[in-house]
Amino acid sequence: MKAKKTLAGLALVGAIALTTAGCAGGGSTAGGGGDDKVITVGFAQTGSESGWRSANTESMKTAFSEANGFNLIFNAADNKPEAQIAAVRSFINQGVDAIVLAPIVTDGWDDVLKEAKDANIPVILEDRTVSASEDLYASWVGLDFKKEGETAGKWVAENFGKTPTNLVVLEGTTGSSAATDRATGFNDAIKGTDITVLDSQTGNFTRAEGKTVMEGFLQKYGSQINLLFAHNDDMGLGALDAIKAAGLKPGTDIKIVTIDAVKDGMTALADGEFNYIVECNPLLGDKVAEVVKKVVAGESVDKQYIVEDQAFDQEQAKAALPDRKY
Ligand code: GYE
Repeated sequence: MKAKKTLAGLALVGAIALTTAGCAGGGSTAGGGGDDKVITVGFAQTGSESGWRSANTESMKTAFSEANGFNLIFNAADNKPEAQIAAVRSFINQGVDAIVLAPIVTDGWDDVLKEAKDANIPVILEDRTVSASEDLYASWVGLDFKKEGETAGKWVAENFGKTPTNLVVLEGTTGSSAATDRATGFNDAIKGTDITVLDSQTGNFTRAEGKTVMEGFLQKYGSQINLLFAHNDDMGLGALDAIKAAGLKPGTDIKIVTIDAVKDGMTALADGEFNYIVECNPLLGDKVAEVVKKVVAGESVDKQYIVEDQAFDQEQAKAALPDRKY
């Protein structure tokens, strides 16, 4: 009996030693003293719909490099919410140390975030937000989309609000916090002005759909349209083609306001084809990596980190373009 007990005891010690070794090999820093351990992170990106997204992916890949102590498992879900949920679930099954999520849409995250929590895997949101309960994620690194919309709306109200002006809107992905909050901020800012919203439809944040939807607007309303608000540069850039093809001059016949301030958008602004851009900074990687390291090390972090944005008119775009990083 005694001998048996001792053996069983040894076996138990062995099992614990194995588990600990497994943990270290898997990169967990739980238990402290693990600063030099590789942190395995699953990053569920939306897709590759825009110039903003390319810059954001690059920023994240650079920050979550091996040299910085990470093993990054990258997934881009082609803007399909179900595929993104499946990617997060697969990160949970792989037992990653942390999950970073740029949620395509706001709703539908409760179950899988709960599964991550039950598996003790912290989730850090980047870029967009979710409607799920705050205790299902550790932190959010993002931008104030409502303020971006408001800044665009204020500029429009100041410049066109006192004369009857017909506006069309190219919205971002329906159900995304970026689209919802930008619309709210913009609509609040143009309330009570002489601006009429003729139409507002989604172009899914892409150039191709921005062009198609703008073609539809032009067929329907023709030269009645005075102003376009696009929720991102790419849709505005797609719309440029449609406007030119209709024989109209973008920036003159139809004024254009967008959000993002990626290089292509800023070039259109400097060239006078856009009229105003509100910035949305995609370079979130370093901040997200810093937050992930803290969370994995068990240190406390803020529930949200908001990165500041600027706005540009034509002259400001010309001045900023040479040093523009994305
Ligand atoms: O404005 C757009 C991208 O969520 C802030 O998504 C992001 C938006 C960005 O596709 O270009």
